[in-house]
Amino acid sequence: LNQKGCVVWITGLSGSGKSTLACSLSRELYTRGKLSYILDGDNLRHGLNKDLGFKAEDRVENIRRVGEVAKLFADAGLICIASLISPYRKDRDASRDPKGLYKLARAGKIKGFTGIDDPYESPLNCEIELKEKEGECPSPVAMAEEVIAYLEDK
Ligand code: GGZ
Repeated sequence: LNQKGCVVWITGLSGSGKSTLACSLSRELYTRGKLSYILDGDNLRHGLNKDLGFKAEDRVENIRRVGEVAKLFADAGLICIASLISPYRKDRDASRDPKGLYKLARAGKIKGFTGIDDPYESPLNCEIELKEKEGECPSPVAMAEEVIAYLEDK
């Protein structure tokens, strides 16, 4: 496989087009030779999450489970597209916290964690900005190439 696994997490209200976007994203990726897999909240509620309803604690568990499954897919090298309402910011953030550091910081177990209780000031005039492209985080090699190209240009 010529790709790096990752998770694209789509959040939004019911009927806002999350599943539609997930499908078109998956199709576009396929035409580019990239393998993806969609984890759709509504579908998963018929199987993996059929024991869960819509109480706050059930939604938290729903997001937690899908976050864990998404990690497994990404680990297996797929582009995992998770499409769930995922209404709570805290749960969404937990799904993007590979080392569990943000969770510890929010629980007050790490003090002065950048982005939680300590500031992160992005530069106002930086020379190179390495951004996500088409929803995918560039690989370290691709980012290194971008920096090298910039240096060569200068
Ligand atoms: C929100 C509900 C509810 C309630 C049923 N609240 O548009 P749909 O129908 O096809 O997709 C919605 C789906 C939401 O499931 P998620 O797993 O994405 O939700 S969450 O992330 O909040 O756990 C909707 C349907 O389930 N549905 N009752 N009360 N959506």
